[in-house]
Amino acid sequence: MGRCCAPSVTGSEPKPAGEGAAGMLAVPAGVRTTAPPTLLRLPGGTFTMGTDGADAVPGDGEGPARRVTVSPFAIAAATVTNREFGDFVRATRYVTDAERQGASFVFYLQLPVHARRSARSAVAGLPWWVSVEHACWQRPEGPGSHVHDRPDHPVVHVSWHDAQAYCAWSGTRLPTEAQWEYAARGGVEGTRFPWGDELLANGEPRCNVWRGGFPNAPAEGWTPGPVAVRTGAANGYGLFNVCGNVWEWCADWYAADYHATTASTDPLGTAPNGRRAMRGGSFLCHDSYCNRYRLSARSANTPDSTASNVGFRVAA
Ligand SMILES: [Cu+2]
Repeated sequence: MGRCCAPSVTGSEPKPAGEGAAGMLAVPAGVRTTAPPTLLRLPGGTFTMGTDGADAVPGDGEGPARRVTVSPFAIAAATVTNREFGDFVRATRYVTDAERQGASFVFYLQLPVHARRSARSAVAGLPWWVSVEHACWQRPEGPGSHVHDRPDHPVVHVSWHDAQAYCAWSGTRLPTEAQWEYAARGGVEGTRFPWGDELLANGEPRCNVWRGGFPNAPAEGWTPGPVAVRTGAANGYGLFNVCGNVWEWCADWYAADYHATTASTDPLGTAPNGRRAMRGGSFLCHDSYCNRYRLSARSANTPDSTASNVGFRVAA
């Protein structure tokens, strides 16, 4: 699988489910100071998940498309924001993986010009990803940056473990891939996007994906980076930004044979193989390089990896 959108921490050991994950939470029992996020209640049902379309990314396991049934569940309208994650950190003093690791991956054009030269390119073959010391959720572009000016943007630089910790604190959990795709489709089946098959409307993408030439020539007037989580129109179920903006961690272990091996009712990838599933694509996705901003597209990363284009949405 191409790693264009998902740089990995190198040398990290996969952690088995249940140990490195929920078991490691440094969240004092009973500490929760804010109400859980407002969730959309969805009835569940049977839908066509995945695609056999020509634009599926070979090797990702987007198909074979199949009928999948999901039980009723609830899911957030938007990804977790900096403000929401800040409430969690203030209540629990939780320290994220990126803070412990001392660095995180930032797309180079998100950095101020003077910082680009000193940042080291850290991913072989993907020179646009740089490892920035002390970049983390509170300092998305490293020292000197902060989230005070973007409380409603998606929290980024959060690992799968960090997402799990937030979920445990807020009484939620990550959606499964099946729940994610069911919710993201918003009642529409067989299309690339929740609004249909066409990315563009009046020549502009209908979601926050790369505009211009990837990776060095963004379109005039578009800044590479996330936008506020409720930007644009909601889908048929009331979810915002399911395509583009930031990747969203899911509960599953990722496997390319997911559609061939998991149950048809409430499927879940359970084989601990080192990488957790992510859905939705990010602001870095572009047809010329990676079209994983489609509803059926899949990606994955090691559960301690963090980057400036990965966040999460909660479910219950
Ligand atoms: Cu992509």
